[in-house]
Amino acid sequence: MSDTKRAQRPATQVIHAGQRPEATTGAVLPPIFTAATYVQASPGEHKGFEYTRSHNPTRYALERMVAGLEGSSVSEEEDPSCGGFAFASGLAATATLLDLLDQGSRLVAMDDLYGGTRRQFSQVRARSQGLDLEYVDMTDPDACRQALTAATRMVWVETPTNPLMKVVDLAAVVAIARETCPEALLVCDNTFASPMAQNPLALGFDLVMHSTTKYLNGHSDVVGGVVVASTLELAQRVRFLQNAVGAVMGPFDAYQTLRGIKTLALRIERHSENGQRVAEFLEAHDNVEQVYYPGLPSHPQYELAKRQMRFFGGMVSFRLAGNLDNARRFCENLRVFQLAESLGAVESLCNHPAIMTHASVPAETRQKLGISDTLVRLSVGVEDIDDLLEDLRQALAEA
Ligand code: P1T
Repeated sequence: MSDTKRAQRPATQVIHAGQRPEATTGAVLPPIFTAATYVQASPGEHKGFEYTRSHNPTRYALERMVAGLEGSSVSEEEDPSCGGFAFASGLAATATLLDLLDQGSRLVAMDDLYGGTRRQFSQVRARSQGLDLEYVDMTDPDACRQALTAATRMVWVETPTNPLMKVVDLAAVVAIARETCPEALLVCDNTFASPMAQNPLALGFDLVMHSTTKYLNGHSDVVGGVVVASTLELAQRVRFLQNAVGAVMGPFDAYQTLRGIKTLALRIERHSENGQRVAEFLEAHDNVEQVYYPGLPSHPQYELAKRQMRFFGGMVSFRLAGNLDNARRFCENLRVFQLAESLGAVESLCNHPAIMTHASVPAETRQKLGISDTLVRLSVGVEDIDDLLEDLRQALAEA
């Protein structure tokens, strides 16, 4: 079995991390174990598997893979899934992480976030858990230092952010938090970057989560989420909650996601090449006012992004000249890009955040953040770049 602790290179890890031939047949891939339950020889006497919500070998194979990719320090001897935990969706993973917090805890979150994450924080857990919530622009170290008071119990970062592609200095957040709120759990939603681009645990974060629906699975055919814990102590707490709350990923989805991950290294290279070309094309276009892509020298955190990220990825947001009608016409006239929520898959997608993914963010907050009616977000896929550029050129002309 590949040792998830030994530092293989990422393109090898995406094939082998945490994997081994199946014990009885030598099959090179993990079988899809569909059983909901496992036989016991005598009450309490079993092979380590009791019930699939608690233990499933196919889910474990995926969980060990992602734990390896994110560099958890937890070994399989210590924990059967090496500190990785798979959930029914990214938001189910988020909800389980919030369950680490006691009633009334202070949670400080990045101001620009996936709309569904903000909705869960503000419209569900603020009420049901009494969270003391503050959203802060963590690209500003002074604002971050002010918000991270001693009472803070969790810090939630996305970088690059959805949809404005702000880049947060992860090492700087760790340094501030360890000084001002040493008890806080530091969580990074690494969905936009993928483990190919950055590994928050290596920079001192406690927990990393992903919507596996996006780059990890990469084919728009499974909804899921994962959490990776940096230490055994945290892994044990998340394992308890994964089972006690029960929002687990099913074995078919785990298998499919593991299959998707095998091409992650190849895909991210191509997403990044295409993303860079699309960003440069848009920046040079007369009908485009502003482009948000960490690989552009005009990005406010370009130097940081170069330091922190190995790839800039395929997510590009931009502001069209004109108004909502122009943005609508642009979206309606795309032929290769498809107008749809989600991101990170092989096919190129276009999203209008204000009306689609971020509609649940209050209009006033959207305006303050800059999620305007002319903001468009592209998930640049792995198609031929010339077809993508042609499509954008003709849709911009129609807009
Ligand atoms: O959709 P789900 O698998 O539950 O994941 C939620 C989620 C969490 N974090 C980030 C950064 C995300 O982008 C998402 C989901 N986002 C979209 C569906 C979207 O189009 O932005």
